[in-house]
Amino acid sequence: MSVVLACNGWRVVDLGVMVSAERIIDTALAEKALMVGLSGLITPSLDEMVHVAKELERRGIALPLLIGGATTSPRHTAVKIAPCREAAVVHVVDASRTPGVVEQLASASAREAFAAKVRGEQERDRERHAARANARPLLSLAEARALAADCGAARSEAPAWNGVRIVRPTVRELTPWIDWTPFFHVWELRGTAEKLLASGDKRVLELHADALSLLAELEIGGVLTPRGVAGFWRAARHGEDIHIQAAQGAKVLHTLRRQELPREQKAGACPALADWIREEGSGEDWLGAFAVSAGDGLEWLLAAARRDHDDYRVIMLEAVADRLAEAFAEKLHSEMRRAVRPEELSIGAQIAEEYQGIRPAPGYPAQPDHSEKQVLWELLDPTGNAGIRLTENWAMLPAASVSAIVFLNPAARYFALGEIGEDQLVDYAGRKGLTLEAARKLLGSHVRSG
Ligand code: B12
Repeated sequence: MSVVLACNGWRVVDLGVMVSAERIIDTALAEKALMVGLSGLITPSLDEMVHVAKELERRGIALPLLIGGATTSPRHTAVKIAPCREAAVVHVVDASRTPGVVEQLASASAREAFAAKVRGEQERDRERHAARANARPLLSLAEARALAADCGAARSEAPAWNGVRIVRPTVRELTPWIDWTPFFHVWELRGTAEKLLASGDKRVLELHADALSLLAELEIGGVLTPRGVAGFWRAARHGEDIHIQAAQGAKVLHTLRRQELPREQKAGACPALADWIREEGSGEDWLGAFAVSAGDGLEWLLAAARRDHDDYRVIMLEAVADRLAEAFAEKLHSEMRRAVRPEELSIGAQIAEEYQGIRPAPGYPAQPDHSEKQVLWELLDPTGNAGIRLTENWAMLPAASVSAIVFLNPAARYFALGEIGEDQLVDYAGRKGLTLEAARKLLGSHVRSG
């Protein structure tokens, strides 16, 4: 986004990640900024955006506020952020639209009309949001539990190893596991990598060639070192909780059950991730988890590229490191599955998820509560074992990191939690030992309001 604006003649003061509201606002005032922009990758950033909006209002600062990033949406902006202040709050879908928006907000003659148009759209978004909530009824938690997923009759096999293992693959070993489609998305090139590469488009081929030579450089230079940690433990289900027997004592992972009224009220229509672990007393079972990062050493390379004002290399380094982190996760998941049962699938078929078992992560649609990463950190110690830190809002640093919970059960599948009712919120807060308000904050828009 900064690069796109800079190319259009605007000066952007990029404060980086994890910056306090106070520093953002103080810098905006000191720099005499025309507007403030916030970017959010994962849900906890959304709360922080609301906080910044309230702080701007409290301090009487009427600068327009721009909102963007993967986890943001026009609806969230309309429902949660815009009502916090009088001045304009504008959601920008992708960076290419930013110059147009900034142009209008900076122009004394166009600003008011543009802000009024955005406010009108946001009002309609809020109405649609309220209507949607009334249209989709929720089952009670008890009714939803009656539609839990079936764990299956087959006996679970024990993994070939258990406990915690440190993994240190080379860049070369990870390269074949790269899914290139999201890499091209970073460059605003849509479609599958296969189609894009087959199209012969010069831009596509150049980007791909540059990424491959960067990978070769990283391999030879040895500055960027992928580091990860994985584990398997005995586990048993207790309702929506998973009890794990680790060397350092018992740990509990909390999962959530789908409650939205299903089209067909049959078994499995309202799953919780815990459903795919055997209940205590009904046979042995295992749970896996891992945390991986391809960001160790990246900051150093990024700093050098920034010093050289080489924007292309900055974006390329971040995009390639993100892909390596995902490739690492894919490869490690494959090895973990094969520690349980043989699997004959090409890398392509594995990237297309044609395997059995799943690796959801705290923050993904099946378990939107990012704070559950804390449990993975207690089990795996990714900070000590792989240099991956968890921030107070449960983001992982370095940024090019992925963590996951590994369910080995062949019946396990991905699902989106959707909205839950107040009854499950009360139950979840009780299980986690949190106040209702703290649990509500963690689950955000997943709790049905009203
Ligand atoms: C690439 C990616 C990653 C990468 C790296 C992300 C990074 N650089 O930090 C990797 C593989 C490391 C990753 C990891 C994780 N990810 Co991820 N990831 C994505 C993915 C596929 C794309 C995001 C992205 O970088 N896009 C490219 C960039 C350039 O686009 P963008 O961020 O949307 O920004 C564009 C615009 O929004 C705009 N823009 C951005 N900011 C701003 C600001 C302003 C002011 C303006 C005007 C415009 C603007 O400009 C950009 C270019 O057009 C999304 C899914 C998706 N399709 O969006 C999930 C997604 C963001 N990830 C998600 C999750 C949960 C995670 C993990 C927590 C998973 C886990 N447990 O391991 C981790 C967290 C990592 C961490 N460090 O804490 C969730 C977030 C859900 C949520 N609501 O919280 C998503 C939405 C996937 C999903 N469907 O659930 N992820």
